[in-house]
Amino acid sequence: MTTIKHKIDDAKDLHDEPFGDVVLRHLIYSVGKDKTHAEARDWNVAVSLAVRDRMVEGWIDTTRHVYARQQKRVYYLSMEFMIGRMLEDNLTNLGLLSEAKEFIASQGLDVETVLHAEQDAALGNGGLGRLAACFMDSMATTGVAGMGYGIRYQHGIFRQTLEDGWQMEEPEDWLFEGNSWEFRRPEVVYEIGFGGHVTHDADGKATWTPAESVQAVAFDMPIAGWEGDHVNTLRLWSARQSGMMNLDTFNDGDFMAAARQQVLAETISKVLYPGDHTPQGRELRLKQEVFFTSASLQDMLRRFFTNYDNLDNLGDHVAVQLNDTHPAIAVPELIRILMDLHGYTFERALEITRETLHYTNHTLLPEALEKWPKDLFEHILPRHLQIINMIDGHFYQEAMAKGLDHHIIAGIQVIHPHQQDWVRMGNLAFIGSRKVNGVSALHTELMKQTVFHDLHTMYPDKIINQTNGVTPRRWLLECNPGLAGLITEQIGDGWIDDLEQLQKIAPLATDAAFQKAYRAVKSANKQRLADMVQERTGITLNTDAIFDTQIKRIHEYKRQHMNIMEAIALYNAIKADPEGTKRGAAWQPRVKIFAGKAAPSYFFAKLIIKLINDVAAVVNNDPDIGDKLKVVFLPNYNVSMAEVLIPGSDLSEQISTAGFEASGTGNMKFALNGALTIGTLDGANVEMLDHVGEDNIFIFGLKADEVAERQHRRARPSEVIKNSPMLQQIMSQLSDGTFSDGETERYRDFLTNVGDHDYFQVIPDFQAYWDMQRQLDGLYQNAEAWFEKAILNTARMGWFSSDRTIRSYADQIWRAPHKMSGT
Ligand code: NBX
Repeated sequence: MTTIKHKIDDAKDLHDEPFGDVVLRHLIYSVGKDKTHAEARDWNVAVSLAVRDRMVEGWIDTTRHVYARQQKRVYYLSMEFMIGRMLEDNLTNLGLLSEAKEFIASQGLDVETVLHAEQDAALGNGGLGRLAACFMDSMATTGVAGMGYGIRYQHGIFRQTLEDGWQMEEPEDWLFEGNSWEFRRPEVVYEIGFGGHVTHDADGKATWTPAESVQAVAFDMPIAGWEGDHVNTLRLWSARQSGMMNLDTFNDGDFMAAARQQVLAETISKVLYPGDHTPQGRELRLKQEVFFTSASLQDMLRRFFTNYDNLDNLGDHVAVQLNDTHPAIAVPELIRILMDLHGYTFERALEITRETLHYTNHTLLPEALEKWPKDLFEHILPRHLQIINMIDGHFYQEAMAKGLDHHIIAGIQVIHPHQQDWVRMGNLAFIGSRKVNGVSALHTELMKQTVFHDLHTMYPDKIINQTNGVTPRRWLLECNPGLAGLITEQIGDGWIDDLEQLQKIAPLATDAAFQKAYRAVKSANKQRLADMVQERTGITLNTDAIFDTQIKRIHEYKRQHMNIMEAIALYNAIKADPEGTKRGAAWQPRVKIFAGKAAPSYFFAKLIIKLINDVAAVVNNDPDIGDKLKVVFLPNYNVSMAEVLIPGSDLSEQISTAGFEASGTGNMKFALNGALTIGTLDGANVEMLDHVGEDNIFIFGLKADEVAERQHRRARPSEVIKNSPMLQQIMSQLSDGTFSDGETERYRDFLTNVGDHDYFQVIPDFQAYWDMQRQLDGLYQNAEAWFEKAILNTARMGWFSSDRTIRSYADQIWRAPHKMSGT
């Protein structure tokens, strides 16, 4: 039986009780069912509660230790946490997985069905939210006293369905069946104010009287690190009406009026805003940001005051990380608390804030840099706006002292002094933080050169890089048990929390027996993926084909449309030469797999989804093509689906326009699981190239500076198209209805976008992309050469563990203690 290192006295008994008995006890007394009537979901809950019991011990113990040692605390503020399912993760980290599986099987149940009878917690849009989840795992594993703060959305990211190939959105309802992992903390409640007015007394002390307020109620989830001894907390806030419903109104029969306040208040944590890189959804979104940021700051300061009696040295004991600008309101909110509630001067309050807050930027796309109309801001946050004006005044003096020109200063103040239109959250976050980081080396460089150029000149030491990483627990150990087992057989299990140990398998890359075993694992994972595709789409896949996968949010800069255009070109080429006699080689079969959601208001992204489905309908039903090419779009991409797609893929598509993908993290997950990467020199691909070596990654296309140069001079794609029969054929098929049942209008916007402007440089990169794909076709036919590279990818990806990333944040940003690797 597994033990947990730190036991707490009051819970001793639990260890003596076999795990299966605890599950059965929960099935009866917590779920209220007996064995004969229990369904998969009931068993899932019972097992979850049994694991949760064990986690609670480490949790209470960790909390005690952190208090006792007065360990520096790290708070990760994020609008999004894309944590997925938690049961397998927690069983794994607590070392209970095999015991639980055996027990489930012993009850005559299907293990997978029970473990998977849990809805994904999909409280995020994409990479930013998933990164936050990996960081939670790694903070616990590396012993950082970390706490995540976010919103307990009642509805996470929408459920994507397809209607005639078009994306439809349906509300998601993850809490309907309950959440076994959370603890409601009704005693942890804060008031969050909006609107109202500000008065100043004779000494200048401000008092803000909000016009309305809502309550934030805490829900906690324990987050266990590897081996379960360090357990941190993810605290999510749920909105609730302040004060009780007006019973008089209700008794008078005006039920609607009585319910109105409640509905308005609860709306704040109702839905995750589904915009990815598209600035919309005004007032509610701003309120959501204020809501969770203010509650989190109030909560961390309350905790701080249990150990200290003033806030002078806050930054020595507390580090706050702002996950993008969504919590940037923390800057004026912390200053407000320090000034208005604790009597600090503005200057001192700003200093303390700048010792405590840090900001991570995740995108350079100008339309994704958050800004709020000043009027809206003033309406909702009158006191914060005053403070922002003070920050701007102070900043102006600082900038003048450093010799900056006042036009330049105007461009980087939070509010442009002459235009007075927008509150620019990136500038606010930058000015109010001690450190600002990018998420890959290239991205950080571009931050310095572009969006934050002038701020960087002023504070040359503020921007630093922290290349993203992924947790090896979820993204190798759990999602790929076959490969994990094979690695452990060879080098032991030290790699699980010290991923650089994977280097030790590099010498086996050419070892025949190891290659054979590695290939067998890949084949089994491909079969599992093929089964999922069969079940969800009815399409039968040939597992000898290259499984070529692109899974991520749908966006022009990510260029799923370049990928599907390549599929069209391949289709045309096979049609023209079905047996490959003219080209002198048979076609390498290929399966193109796509999955991802488009922002509901992003028409072009939805059109790309439609095109993928239209091409699939033609290609998959063409008898001349057969197994040589299949195109698959899997609806409703989420974390659980990624856990099947990543281990089962041969090829990973990381083909963004160079300079646009801040980092990527899917790229890391694929390579770790032995898929080869076809990609551009963008984001973390650049660093992956350094680690795996140029023979083991397939880089093509324009570089970031070449892209910028072409965009700057508005280079048109027409010349390139004129010289490419392949592109001409694709473009004319898109306008003659080949893929749209003869409808010639459907892809008109597409043709204008790509054929006339091509801001994202699909056309100039196309030939290089095609050539690289054909090179990969050839390579795949030499299995030994292919798998040598695949194994070397796995062996050399150790640096991309999020444990490394977190230790680096802890050392270079948070100045917070952590365990060294492998200890
Ligand atoms: O953050 C992503 C980047 O695009 C990836 O390159 C990077 O790997 C990842 C983690 O650093 N950004 C991202 O996911 N952004 C959002 O999801 C987002 C959500 C809401 C919003 C703006 C951006 N208003």
